[in-house]
Amino acid sequence: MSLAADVLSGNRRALARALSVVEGKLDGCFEIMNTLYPHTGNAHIIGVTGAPGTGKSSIVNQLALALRKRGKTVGVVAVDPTSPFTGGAILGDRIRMRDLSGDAGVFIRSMATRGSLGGLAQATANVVRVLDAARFDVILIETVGAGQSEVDIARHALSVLVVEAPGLGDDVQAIKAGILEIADVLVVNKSDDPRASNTVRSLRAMLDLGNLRSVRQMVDHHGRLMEAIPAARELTAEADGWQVPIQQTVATNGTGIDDLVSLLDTHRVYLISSGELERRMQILAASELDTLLRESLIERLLNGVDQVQLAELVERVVTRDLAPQAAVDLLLENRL
Ligand SMILES: Nc1nc2c(ncn2[C@@H]2O[C@H](COP(=O)(O)OP(=O)(O)OP(=O)(O)O)[C@@H](O)[C@H]2O)c(=O)[nH]1
Ligand SMILES: [Mg+2]
Repeated sequence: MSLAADVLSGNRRALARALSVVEGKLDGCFEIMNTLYPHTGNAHIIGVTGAPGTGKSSIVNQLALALRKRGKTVGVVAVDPTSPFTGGAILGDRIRMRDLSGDAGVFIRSMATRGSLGGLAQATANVVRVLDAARFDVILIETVGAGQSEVDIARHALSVLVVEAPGLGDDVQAIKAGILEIADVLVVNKSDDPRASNTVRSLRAMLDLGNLRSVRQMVDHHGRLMEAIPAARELTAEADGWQVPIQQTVATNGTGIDDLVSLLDTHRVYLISSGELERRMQILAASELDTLLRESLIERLLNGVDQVQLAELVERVVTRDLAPQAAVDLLLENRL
């Protein structure tokens, strides 16, 4: 049997191996993805993002426990922080995850952050798909909200939790990172801290100003391919019926976690009944095709070009002998 077939039959060792192949884009990656892809699309994929130290791992841990109590199987994908300043968190994450170890209904995977960040987003998407095909009911993806790459990763989730916490030097840290706008649910964790009510107030003020709701649509950019799916744009106005809720939690003792699970259920139902799920799927598919098409075209083109000639071309642009667009035209016309 193939590795993919073993994954589909629930073999955990095969799952771990398939994940390594897919994450590292090793030989066999395409075959695995092609076989598994038709079996994906069933899991509730939840992104958990926010500034460093807000309590994302603690929340993921609590969510996983709460979901297990409800009989759901849970996959966890931890995208390690890229910043060296938060590198020490990894060990801590492992320790907190220990509540879950030994439970066959939970599978935890840490992504290694290597290579380009765009590559990380794609690798994470594929790792999530393998877990989806392995029939985990819920997949939790933890990313540190630190910029566009994290936003890209979070975009592959159906529901995005943005975690805030009081007392990290700023009322609302996620504003700076530009991740608030992708929130479906805002979580104010560390609500055992008296300053939490200030954080809630700031967030509510922003919600009331209408700054957050539906901005998600604008994040969904990408040109030509998106134009080919008019339905995706038509749905936008009607699907704008979700009010981003604010949920307070204390992840260290589980306060607010049951309510958070309920909110996530409600959001999933909303996504399906409003047509927003289909819209997001269309946008994701178009945007992924767009990305992969660009990569493939560039790779195909550059494969046929000699490295030395390419270096010379770059040099001609540097020395103002050739305008950048003219250099590109030369490449495209294969006249190097
Ligand atoms: N007082 C309090 N502390 C908390 C709460 N949730 C998490 N913490 C603590 O905050 C620290 C950071 O928690 P993590 O769950 O590692 O936060 P994180 O967002 O995953 O951190 P990074 O992955 O490093 O970005 C830990 O010491 C936790 O024990 C909470 O609700 N209240
Ligand atoms: Mg963490």
